[in-house]
Amino acid sequence: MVQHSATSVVTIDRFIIEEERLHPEATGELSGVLYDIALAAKMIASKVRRAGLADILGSADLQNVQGELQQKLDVFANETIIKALDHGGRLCAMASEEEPDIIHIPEGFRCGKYALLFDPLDGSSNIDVNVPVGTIFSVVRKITRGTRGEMEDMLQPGRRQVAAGYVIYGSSTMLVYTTGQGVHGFTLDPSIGEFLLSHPNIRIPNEGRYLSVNDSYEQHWDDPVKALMRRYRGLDGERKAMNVRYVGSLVADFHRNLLGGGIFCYPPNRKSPKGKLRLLYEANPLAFICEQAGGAATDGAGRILDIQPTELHQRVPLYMGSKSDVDIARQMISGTPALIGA
Ligand code: FDP
Repeated sequence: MVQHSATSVVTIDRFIIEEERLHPEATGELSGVLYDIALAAKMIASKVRRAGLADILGSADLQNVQGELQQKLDVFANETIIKALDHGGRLCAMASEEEPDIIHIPEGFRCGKYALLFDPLDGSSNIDVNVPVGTIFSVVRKITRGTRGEMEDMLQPGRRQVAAGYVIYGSSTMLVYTTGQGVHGFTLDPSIGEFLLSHPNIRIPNEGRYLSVNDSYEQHWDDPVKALMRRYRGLDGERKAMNVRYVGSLVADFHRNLLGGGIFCYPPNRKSPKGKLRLLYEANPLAFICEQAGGAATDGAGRILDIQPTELHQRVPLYMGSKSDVDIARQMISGTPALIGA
């Protein structure tokens, strides 16, 4: 890992290029993908910042100069990412939580050796009440032989990711990512429009303080899940009680737990037997980050990153965060004792 002193000002572009230099075989294509994502993140951040103004700026803001109606933010975020990345010659295809099928690179643009999967605006039901939302992304290598990306390129287990990250549009905008060399966080300085390294080499505590779960599903949980939640709350006398914190915006809940230690749980319930969260756009990228920071992620049976996806919008139960807390989840839900992860 590149070392920087506490006082050096490191932009995300400088950091990406210094990481690339550690790999003499690198062609710069992955760096290009990351630059483009950082650019899209700045464009989305500037729009999110103005979200609450739509009502008072009224129709002027709701209609653009061509007279088109203003787009919803999640649609804007989706299109911004696609437009920022479809022409660079580094991607063979994309997949988005907002789109039913693979997004192909338009005719006339070169196809590259990576595929991008993303959730453009996670937690979007929170926008109207000014709660943080986020963007999540995952990059895998193309594995098929043709020029254009295919479904097989998208349906790879999470352990094959070469990069993953998220952007949180909170009290400040942060971009946190990994390329498998630790997890690094950058805060957007709006006065200069640059992401600056603010959280190098993030590590998640082994045991967590926070429990993030939507309790309103308790009546629909199976008994092992109910017992697990009692454990985390300190009600069975086996563990110190955790503090419950649930924003209901995955990126915000994950970010807090990553920095402070904790576990995010979205268990299956009788109404949603696979939970709610998407394997390819949410669970895989955040699980990769979590493991790189020293944490773990399971669906209750095995490691999230080992699941072979079968469809683009597959859902998966998720327990993710501090390693020892995630291991308790796996033990109590699957009934097996050994530790997961390396
Ligand atoms: P949202 O529906 O607002 O987009 O995956 C989507 C997500 O939010 C996550 O960000 C969040 O953690 C989860 O759903 C919240 O779901 P519940 O309301 O069922 O708890």
